[in-house]
Amino acid sequence: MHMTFRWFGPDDPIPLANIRQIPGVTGIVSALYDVAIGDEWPKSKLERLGEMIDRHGMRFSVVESIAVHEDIKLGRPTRDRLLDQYCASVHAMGELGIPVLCYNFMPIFDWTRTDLAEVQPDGSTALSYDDRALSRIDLSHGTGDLPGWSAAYDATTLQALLAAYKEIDAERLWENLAYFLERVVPEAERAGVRMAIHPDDPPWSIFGLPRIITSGAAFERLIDLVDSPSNGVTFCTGSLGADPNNDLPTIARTIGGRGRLHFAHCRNVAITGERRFHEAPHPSRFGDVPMRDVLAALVDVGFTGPMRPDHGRMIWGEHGRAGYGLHDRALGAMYLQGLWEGLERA
Ligand code: DNO
Repeated sequence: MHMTFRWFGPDDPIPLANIRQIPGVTGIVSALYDVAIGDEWPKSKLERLGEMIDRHGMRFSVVESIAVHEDIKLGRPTRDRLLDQYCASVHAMGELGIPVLCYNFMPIFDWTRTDLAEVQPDGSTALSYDDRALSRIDLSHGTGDLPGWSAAYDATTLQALLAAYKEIDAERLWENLAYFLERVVPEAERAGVRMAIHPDDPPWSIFGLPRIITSGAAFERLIDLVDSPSNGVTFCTGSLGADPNNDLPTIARTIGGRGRLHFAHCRNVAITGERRFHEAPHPSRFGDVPMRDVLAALVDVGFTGPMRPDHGRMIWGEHGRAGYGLHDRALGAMYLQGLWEGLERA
């Protein structure tokens, strides 16, 4: 395992110089944020980002993410051109020696919460989700009422997309995912890039949209679609862990044992009801993710890939990007490394 940290590029309020001072963090997880979804990533821009990271004594370990255009997920005829562009971006990564690509296949919405700053008893704030609150959100005038997505879609665009997805059930989405993987994975393999799909967060359908990467069985189905070491997963404990049916250590052992666990996102969630949870401090006892057992499974399968502390709470008066402040993620990085060291020595 090597410890990494997500950095949102030069506009991130957290400077690389601060990340470098978190003991043991050797790698950066980042992306280009100014390229339109679907366009090819200019290699020169990616190279400049990598140089900034190098100058701070760390390496560019993971691209998270190259977003997948909705036309690919919908299986529209334009997908072939978009897939060529996707593959070109993957090749640019490979040429620059960035070995892992985290991506997702969630229709329209990436990770979704109903509160970005739920006050906790200790005065910190955390991201939370309640399915009942989600069902009250009205999308008819766009994404304005959805926390974290307020500016994402105007009413017309969103309604058109939601209508298009009426034709796409879970099986069709799997077919479109297979089409994507059949084209991209061989190119990734040639480029020396390991693809790591991120599970759906939360791991169930929202707004009537299909969501398919929700369990260990889904991970196995994905891996079986295209048999290549470049076709793997991001093991996100918080996403999968919101569903109590997911046995995280078993999933880590199964997928890790097959050599397809390419990236680990570690965070804790406290389940507070049916499809209801809030994010919690990283250590096992603060939530429902058995972090000790998860890391023990990763140690056992000999995981050598990148790991990052995932979302943190906002603590010590920090203001910043929801889930991505410096302090609580830095605490997470230290806890995870301490746990790892103890388990490895044992
Ligand atoms: C949230 C992240 C996700 C992730 C994408 C990967 O904090 O884990 O947004 O980056 O789903 O494509």
